[in-house]
Formats: sequence, structure tokens, C-alpha cells
Amino acid sequence: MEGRKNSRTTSRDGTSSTEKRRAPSVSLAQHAGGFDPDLGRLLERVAGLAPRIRKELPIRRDPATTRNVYGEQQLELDVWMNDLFVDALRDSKLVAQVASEEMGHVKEVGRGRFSVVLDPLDGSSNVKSNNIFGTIFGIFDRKALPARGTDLFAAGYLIYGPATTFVYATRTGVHEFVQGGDVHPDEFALIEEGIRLPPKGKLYGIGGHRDKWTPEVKAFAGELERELMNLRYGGSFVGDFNQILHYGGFFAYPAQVDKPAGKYRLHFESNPIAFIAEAAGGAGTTGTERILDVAATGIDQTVPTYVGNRDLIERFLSRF
Ligand code: FDP
Repeated sequence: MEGRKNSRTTSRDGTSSTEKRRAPSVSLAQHAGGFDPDLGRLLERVAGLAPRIRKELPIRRDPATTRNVYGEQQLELDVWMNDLFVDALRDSKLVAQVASEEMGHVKEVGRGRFSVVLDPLDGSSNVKSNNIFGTIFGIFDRKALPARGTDLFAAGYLIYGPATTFVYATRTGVHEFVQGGDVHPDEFALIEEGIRLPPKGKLYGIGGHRDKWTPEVKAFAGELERELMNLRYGGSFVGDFNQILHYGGFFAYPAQVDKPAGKYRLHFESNPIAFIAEAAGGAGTTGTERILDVAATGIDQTVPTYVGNRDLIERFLSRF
């Protein structure tokens, strides 16, 4: 199945291949179910929440009265999406534990084989401005939380952009799906299978404040700029990484001189994305070690996060 593209992709002559032949599209549930039937069922549940989420987006735009464990002001949408995902994971009967960026603790939800870590709404500051945001998740098989990233069984994300897309990865590959279509509007159909980071990275993006970046980060950013790589920073990890997945490059929310442990949450953001980057042939580092190898000491750990093409990560690491 490696490298397959869905029958609805547009060909170079501009005609949609749907117009040429109507081959049946491959659904997310079928695809992931072919890898592992329980994973197929779980991902179908997760993806099945997208239509409800999209419906609520125009309504739940206000700040909530609460803050998360990191002291950040929550949005109504943060809280609502967290509950929506936790309830769906519990109802699936496939999950034992859930931990999320919004809860700050591990919740026992049943006796299933999976444990799930998630950032229900990644990029919440983009809600107000209607820019890209999404949901990131990681799935462990028969592992108690918090667990090391290297033990992830699968990981993925949803993007609520102009189109709703779903990316999932197992150790053997990364696959992308899009929601919609004339036959099953709520279903996710395969767009691309076995995605690999393009060999010559085009983009770079670095969060935080240039004045506060460590000398290694400043120097490497200068190097990428001199190589005329294009700067893209959108303020949501999921959206920024998704660009790297498609165009190749380097993305970081780095160590800063006043924040050596970075901003991104190891379990809910950095591990799932590093897992996907590696499954697509790329790499993820904290600057001192592979992200997936970081020992799980607490559910609220943060790590400096650098992901992207392997050659760029290696060049970055050679500066230390
Ligand atoms: P947000 O706080 O808006 O949910 O770690 C969360 C995150 O977004 C990332 O998705 C995003 O890349 C980063 O924070 C944005 O941080 P800055 O506002 O410092 O750019």
C-alpha cells in the first residue's frame, strides 16, 4: 500500500481523477484497521468528533473562567473539546487512561488496551484570529502514563483548517486523510499514504523571542536564512509541523535563556509530533537528546523542541 494516493487527487493535466474513474476511496477506519483493528476503531472515534467540533467553532469563542496547570487562560473551546475527547475515548471501551494538556493529571477511564495523551486544542490563540489550530494525540498500547515517547504505538493530529485533515502515524508510516466528499461527507478519505519529508527542506520556523534564543539557535537561524529557506511561523505547533511534513524543513520552539525547558509539553505535543517526524524519515531532538528518549518524570514536563528533516537536525546538533 506504500505511496498510494487517493483516487480523488488532481492530476498534472488539471483534471480530477474522479472525473476519469470513480475508484472507491480508502477510509481512515479501513486504512488504520488494516494495521490494527482496534486502532482503526479508535481513530474512527477520534476523527468522528470533527463535524461536532467544526459546528461549535463559531459559538465557543470566549475565554473560560479557568486556567490550565501551566497557568494559561483556557478558552471555552479548550474545556469543551477536552471533555468531548475524554468522553469519546471512555465510550470507545478501548482506552484505560487519558491525560491531556487541559487536565494536568492522568484519568482512569476504563480497562481497554490503549492509553491516550492529547492536546485537544493546539494553537488556541489562533481561534480568535481564525488561523490554523488542531488536536494532537499519542496512543500507547498497554503502557501506564506517563510513558516514554519511544513506546508510542501510534500518534496523529487533526487540523481544523480550510479543510479538515487527519494525519496518523505508526512506526511504519505516516498517512493523511481529508474529510468530505460527495458520497460520505463526514468520512475521512485517504489523500496520501507513506508520506516522507521532502529531501530538501524549504521552510523554517522558530517560536519564542529572538533576543531570548540561545546562541546555538540564533546562529542556526542565521544559517537557514542565508540559505534562503522561507520563514513560516503560524503560532500553532500542529499547523507549523504540518507544513514541514509537506515541504520539508526545520521547526522549533527552542530553549530560551530565560526558559531553558522550552514551552512545548513533552507528552501532549513534542512526543507525538517527534514520533510522526521520525516515521516520515525526519528527526526530533531537545538539543541534548532524542525527544522520544526523554525519561517520563511527570505529566506536565516541557522540553525544548526541534523537529524536521534529519540532515537539518544533525546540522543543528553539531553546533552544541
Ligand atoms: P497555544 O498556546 O496557542 O495553544 O504550546 C501551545 C502553543 O499554542 C503551540 O501550538 C504554538 O506553537 C505555541 O504555543 C505558540 O506560542 P507563541 O504564542 O509563543 O508563539
